[in-house]
Amino acid sequence: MKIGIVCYPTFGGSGVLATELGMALSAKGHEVHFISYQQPVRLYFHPNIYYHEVAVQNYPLFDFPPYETALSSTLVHVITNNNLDLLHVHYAIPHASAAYFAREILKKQGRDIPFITTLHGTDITLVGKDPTYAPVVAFSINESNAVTAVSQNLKEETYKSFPIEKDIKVIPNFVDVARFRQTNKDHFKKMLAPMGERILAHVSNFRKVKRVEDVIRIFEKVHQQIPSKLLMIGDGPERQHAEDLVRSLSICNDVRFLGKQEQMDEILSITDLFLLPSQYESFGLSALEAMSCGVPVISSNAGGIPEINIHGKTGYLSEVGDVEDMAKNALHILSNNTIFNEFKEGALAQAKGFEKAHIIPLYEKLYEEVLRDYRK
Ligand code: GMT
Repeated sequence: MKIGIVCYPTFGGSGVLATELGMALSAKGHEVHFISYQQPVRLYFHPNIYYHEVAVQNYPLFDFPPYETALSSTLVHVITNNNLDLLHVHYAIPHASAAYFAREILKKQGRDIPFITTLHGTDITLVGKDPTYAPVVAFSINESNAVTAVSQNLKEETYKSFPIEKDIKVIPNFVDVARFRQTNKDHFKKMLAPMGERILAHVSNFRKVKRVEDVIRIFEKVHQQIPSKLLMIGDGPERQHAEDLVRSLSICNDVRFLGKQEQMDEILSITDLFLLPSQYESFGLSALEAMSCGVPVISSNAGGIPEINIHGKTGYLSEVGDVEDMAKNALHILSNNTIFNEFKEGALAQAKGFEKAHIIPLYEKLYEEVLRDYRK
């Protein structure tokens, strides 16, 4: 099949998932065309992969250059020039409406191409349902030829928030367990934790919804009881606040802000516990990648997180904001090696259920169904 994938190119979960999906499809012989405003961060070369950049022309009149229009036009060109069979857009805003526009333009030119929209999270729960975007989001979801959501929770949230007439299929996110596995990185661990301290980690885009302050406060409580280090990976609007808090709590020597990192499998290989206290998380792909490296997860019980983090088996779930409980659970896991190893095994076993080899065929089947129905 010739598939066009539209996604955000950044470190966010939807872009990572879309890139991993495209690369897995290309390895199976499909021709995959990525369309975005920058090369996606995890995109590596493969003969079946193409990358098309959306160039946004500026003009003195534009206070807000019209990205969506540029994207629709790029889609029209890419689909026509490369004879694509279907489009798969990740994150509804503005990708679904741009795909709708491209499909309708191409219809007028006698070319029919269906598009599939995958909903990822904040495109529904935060940004999407804001009145600024909601009518367009609802319309373009309903106009999609198929719609998927990355968790059961996100599917339910979508029906609650919008007048959706379409069936939403849940296809969970996946992980490459062969890549995300614990490997021996003792030299690296010794550099960060020379006295054998426990290493805790958090990965996110440091937005409010991630409750980064809770991460620091949980760590502070753990740190009071056991020698430990915290790795903060990623970047975003709350980073400065988090750094200030670390200074005010006098734990600077034990907290490292690493910024955006590509080799997450290596960092997770030296991590003992992953912290994800988010206000909402449709899925929590970063937690799944941690589990795949045998790292237990301390998280909130928000959104779709309970669909991957199993309380008492792969880690623990607490109410959003209950820093006390999260710290207590973290200490329970880290203080006893037998318990720690049981959780490590639980986390790895759970991640194997989301192995990419199980999930990619679900997307391929959906593509085939959509093409069959569309060509009827
Ligand atoms: O909003 C974000 O945190 C980024 C966002 C994205 O689309 O890049 O992440 C969402 O999609 C991920 C991949 O499906 C999920 O694992 C995240 O849980 C989800 N984030 C939220 O729901 C907050």
